[in-house]
Amino acid sequence: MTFDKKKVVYQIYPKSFKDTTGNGIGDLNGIIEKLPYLKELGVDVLWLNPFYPSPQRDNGYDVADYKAINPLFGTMEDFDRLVSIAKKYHMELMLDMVLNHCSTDHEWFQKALQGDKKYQDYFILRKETTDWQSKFGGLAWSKFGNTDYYYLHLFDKTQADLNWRNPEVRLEMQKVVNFWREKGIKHFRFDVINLIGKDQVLKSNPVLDGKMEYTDKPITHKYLKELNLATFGQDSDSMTVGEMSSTTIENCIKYSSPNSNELAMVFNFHHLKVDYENGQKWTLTKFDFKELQKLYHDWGNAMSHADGWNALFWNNHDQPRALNRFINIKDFHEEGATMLAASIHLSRGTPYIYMGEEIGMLDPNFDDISDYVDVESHNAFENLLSKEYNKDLAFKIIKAKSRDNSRTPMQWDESENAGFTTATPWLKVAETYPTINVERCKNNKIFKFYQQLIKLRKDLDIISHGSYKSKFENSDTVYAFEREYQGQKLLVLNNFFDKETNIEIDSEFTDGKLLLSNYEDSKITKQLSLRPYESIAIII
Ligand code: TEU
Repeated sequence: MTFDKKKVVYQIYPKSFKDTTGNGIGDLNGIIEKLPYLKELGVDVLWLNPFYPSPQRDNGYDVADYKAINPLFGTMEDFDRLVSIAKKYHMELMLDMVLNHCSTDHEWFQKALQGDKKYQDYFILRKETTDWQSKFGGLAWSKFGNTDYYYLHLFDKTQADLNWRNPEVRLEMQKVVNFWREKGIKHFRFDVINLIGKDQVLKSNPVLDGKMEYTDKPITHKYLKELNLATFGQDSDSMTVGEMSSTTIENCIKYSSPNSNELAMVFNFHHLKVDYENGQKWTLTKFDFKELQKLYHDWGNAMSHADGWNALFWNNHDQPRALNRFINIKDFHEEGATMLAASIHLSRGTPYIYMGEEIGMLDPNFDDISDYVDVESHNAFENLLSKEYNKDLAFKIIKAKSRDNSRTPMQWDESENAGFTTATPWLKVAETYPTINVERCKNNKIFKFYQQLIKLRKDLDIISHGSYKSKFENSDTVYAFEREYQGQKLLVLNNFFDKETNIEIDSEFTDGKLLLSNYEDSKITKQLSLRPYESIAIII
């Protein structure tokens, strides 16, 4: 696999990007309309979250038909036009493949319910269940119609896990990927793909809600090699990314190293759990810098050493905005946003930008639980109340942690609803839109810094291809790493705090060239003083 390591991916949540029909929901034509903007930013690949027919119980991750377009988002003609216009701008699409589970509205599940044995073997049906918990709360098993059986759903009860042990299911999945390949799509993001390999005999396990019993099972690697061979592996420059839930470095090396013939790269989420108390999402606590630094170093060093490849990201549609989690935005919005960007865009791996990140978008300040749409947020709220949290505290937690934080409509301008729609948006617009919007921010520091980072990756092989080595592991404030490529070295220093900090750099870098900084007058000296959220990159 020889995907292009100079490419940068931009993630679009279609439902919230741009509405052109006036139904309050973003659509494919809205993406077409904004292609010139994305071109200006300089991104190469556009990952679109699912736009397939779906009851939208989990915003499209409950797919009812893998080979069609949900009329909410447009038509197949719109899709084809999007592909061809994007091509004119030298941009390509990355489609989201949700192959671990499908909607219970899918005809496979409906036929299974009607007693069709062939389709019953498409799902994981058992008379005796396990104690596994659904990731959205409650037991991961629900009654299968009026039978004695239960079906497995690791997510919502309307998202039934597919039985990958059945070769026919694997063939169906190949057909899905090839359907989109025939439409010219080469890049794919695979949803929770490290959960597809379930054992024949499923065992209860109270530890971590049962996760160990179905995560990263060895057979998953076999399924991925098979999928690769039958589908995207035939396109030499295909870019594939697997979303890996609660994974390990060892498995991610296997998933992503070129010799494995599995995937091009992996998403892991360990660095986005450093503000979880005891590993629990629905808690409130400050982020642990030392843990973040250690995770980045462990992953960076190991993946570099073993030729694995990471997808680098701070934000996505499942996460509150990183600015709200890691940065003192009241005083240092721009400095913090640019530091976060530099800390991953100059690192080893493929950077992903989540829509709005390039203008410094923030979480909304909603004041009622009814403002939230996400099924996970509502379940979590009920769950917290049932554990006798008072309503204010439960709401405070939802407000900090809800996935809707990043799903609010893209802020285009200061007109009503941020120029996203002329109707009532499906999810409220964040109240910051009069100041944080594309029209206003396109010439600002954050946007320009992203442009610069994207361009640097194109211009310098050390950024796209260099090795990664951890630096200053003992620092309590600075996350630093060194890249190396064909005799060149790049040192990247990032102050993760809103206070000045000092660091003494190695002599070899003191005569180096300042490649990039997020402050205007940064200077290189042996004793370096980094200002709040200052990022600097020195090349020798
Ligand atoms: O996410 C997988 C996943 O593990 C997250 O949903 C995670 O459990 C959650 O954010 C923790 O709070 C993928 C998609 O990205 C997500 O949008 C889907 O809901 C999920 O799979 C099911 O398809």
